[in-house]
Amino acid sequence: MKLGIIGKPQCGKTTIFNAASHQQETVGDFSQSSHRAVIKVPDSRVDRIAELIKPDKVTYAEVEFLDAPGFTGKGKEAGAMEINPEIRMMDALILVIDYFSDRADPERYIRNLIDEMILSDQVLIESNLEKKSRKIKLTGDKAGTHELDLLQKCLTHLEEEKPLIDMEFSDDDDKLLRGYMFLTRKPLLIVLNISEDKLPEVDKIQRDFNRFVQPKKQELMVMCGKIQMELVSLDEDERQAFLKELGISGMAVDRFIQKSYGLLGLISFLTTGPPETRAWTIKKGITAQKAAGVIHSDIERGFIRAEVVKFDDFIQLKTPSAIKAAGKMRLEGKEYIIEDGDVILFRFNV
Ligand SMILES: Nc1nc2c(ncn2[C@@H]2O[C@H](COP(=O)(O)OP(=O)(O)OP(=O)(O)O)[C@@H](O)[C@H]2O)c(=O)[nH]1
Ligand SMILES: [Mg+2]
Repeated sequence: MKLGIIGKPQCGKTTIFNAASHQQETVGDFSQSSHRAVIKVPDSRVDRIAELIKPDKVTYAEVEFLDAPGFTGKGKEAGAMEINPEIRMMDALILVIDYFSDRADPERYIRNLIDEMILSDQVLIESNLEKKSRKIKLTGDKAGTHELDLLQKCLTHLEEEKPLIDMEFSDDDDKLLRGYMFLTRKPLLIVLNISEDKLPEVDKIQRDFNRFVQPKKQELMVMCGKIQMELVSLDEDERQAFLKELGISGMAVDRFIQKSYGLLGLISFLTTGPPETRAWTIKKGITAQKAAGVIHSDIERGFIRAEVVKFDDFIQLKTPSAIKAAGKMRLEGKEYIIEDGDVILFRFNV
């Protein structure tokens, strides 16, 4: 699962990438260079269980980020070819908007960049429509007509300046469309990258800009990339002092990674024991047996049952015997749908 960090040149993409990945790529050099990193998803549930169990090893869920240049911010005037093709391969996109420099004009650029994505999908459909209808005419093959209709429907929607993520399709059609890797069908997180002096207004800015996003499909968050990048380079004591001085609570970059992970439709279940406390990544909605396969194919194949404890019960009751005595350990079968934060022990036999 991959996330692309995109935006206009010099909007702070690499700054935010550095804060999230604890890397030190050069910022502010107008290089528009690409960077990749696999980033740990901060998870206080993992930390709290590890405090209790004191395992030898602690492992967090991970997600891959690409810091990718390739947008002009010219909106409808931009050529669709200007978009970096690698961005199409991403599972979700993070759009960084400059709200710190003298050039900042966030409303205009949110609109422009979304327009550029819409335009790019439009061009992609138009070229495919042309190719496909020519082929149908030549071969008399009617098999492709359904796809043609589908693309035409998408095109009409895009022409109304709306992103494809708005549209509902059957699973089959959705699969078909996935092959095109449309930009506007990807979940989107808009990050308003604010200047330090706007920090006291974070909540107000968030409220003002929320109208740009549709719940569940898109999200928006406000953070100051520069401060976050500075914060991650400090040790814990210095960081706490700095946070206090700035009057901000918690690390926005942690929330940023968590939101990105959620955007991908991913959740975590946890396993724990003396050797390791670990978060495992799964798609929302999968069954206990499938989830077992994420750990090892033998566990999926030989699945007997899952012993499931809710995170809050685990923390409150602390020991396996207390959990059992309180009736908080549930035995679940193959078809149980895993919930975010379930603490699970799989029983299996091979
Ligand atoms: N004041 C302030 N400056 C920032 C912030 N975020 C980024 N900058 C500055 O903006 C400049 C560009 O930052 P980068 O992170 O390199 O931006 P970019 O989007 O990666 O740039 P390109 O890759 O060249 O397109 C740098 O000088 C940063 O220090 C911020 O939150 N506040
Ligand atoms: Mg950069």
